[in-house]
Amino acid sequence: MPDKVKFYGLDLSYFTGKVEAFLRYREIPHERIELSTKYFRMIGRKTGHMQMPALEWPDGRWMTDSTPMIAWLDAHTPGHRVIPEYPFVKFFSLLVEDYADEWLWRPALHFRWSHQPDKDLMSYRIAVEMMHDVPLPLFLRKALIGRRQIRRYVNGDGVTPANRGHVESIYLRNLAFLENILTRRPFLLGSLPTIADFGYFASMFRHFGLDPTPARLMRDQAPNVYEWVARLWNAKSSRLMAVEPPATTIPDDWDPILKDVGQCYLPYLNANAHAYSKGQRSFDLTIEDAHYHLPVHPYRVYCLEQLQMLFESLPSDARKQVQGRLEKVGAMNPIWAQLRIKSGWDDRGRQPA
Ligand SMILES: N[C@@H](CCC(=O)N[C@@H](CS)C(=O)NCC(=O)O)C(=O)O
Repeated sequence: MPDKVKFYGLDLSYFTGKVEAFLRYREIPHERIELSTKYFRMIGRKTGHMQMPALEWPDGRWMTDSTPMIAWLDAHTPGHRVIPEYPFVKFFSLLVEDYADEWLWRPALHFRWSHQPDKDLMSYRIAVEMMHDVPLPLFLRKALIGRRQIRRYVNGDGVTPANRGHVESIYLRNLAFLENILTRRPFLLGSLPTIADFGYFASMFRHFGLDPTPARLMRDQAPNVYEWVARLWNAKSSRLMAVEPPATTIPDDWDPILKDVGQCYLPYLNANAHAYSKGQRSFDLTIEDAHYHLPVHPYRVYCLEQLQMLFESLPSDARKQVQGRLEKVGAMNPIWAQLRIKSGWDDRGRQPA
């Protein structure tokens, strides 16, 4: 393991917070580098993706994409594993992680950029932090970033006055799901965090727990979630002991999440993959009576492909067990509604390097 890895990201970014919490949990020596626009372009050149966070190793290798990065670090550094070994538990932890990563993105970005106090605060922070190397007056940097984010992540991501209530309900129901679990245990599966905790952490820490409007809702409606955010941020694998044997099942209090995965997230992933396979750039979708016009995300075709591959890679006993639980929560058919649409995202299996 080389000495220190350079960790590029922003103190207010969704996926940066997720990976940073993991680096802290496993006490992986790293130097945190706050992004400027110059560094951001460099990441694009080095990794092929202009996204944060990114890791630069002393031997010149670069990594990006939070889930494969955490999976790689989990396997190659010492400490409690965050990807459970027991196949049944591994499947559901990764399913929930994927749901949390991708399905909470829209509400997180909507809360930040559609509510004026949140937008004012965050556009100011990005203007003085990441955009400090942009040679424009502060008021202009602020206006530019605010306009860009709304264009891309609110209007451009299908949020309208008609479906705004539904977008916000996705956050509120997840607060309720997590509050119910976290009144009983320190982390989602027990006394140690797993990849499912880190998946939820992305939105809960850097958006919902930080931005004024959703943070107030979290404090009022879900104090256990608020406490868990700080607990995970300060968790150290070397200091934590498992008080129970490794989980071999998924508690029933995960069912509301799994039902939402089956009812909302998987139908979305399928519609996205279907539109991608037809060469479309956008598609229409109605979820729980809310109508959306959405951009096609090639990365989320890869997410569905990964989930299908994970299911197929399970030993046959575990696959039957997983199938039973997916059927119980109404999520089995939705996983297979689109049969193996190739995303082409990582054909050479090189993620995360
Ligand atoms: N799948 C990637 C997504 C990374 C991502 O989208 N990061 C956001 C910030 S949290 C980003 O870089 N956005 C670029 C932009 O807004 O231009 C991961 O899990 O790391």
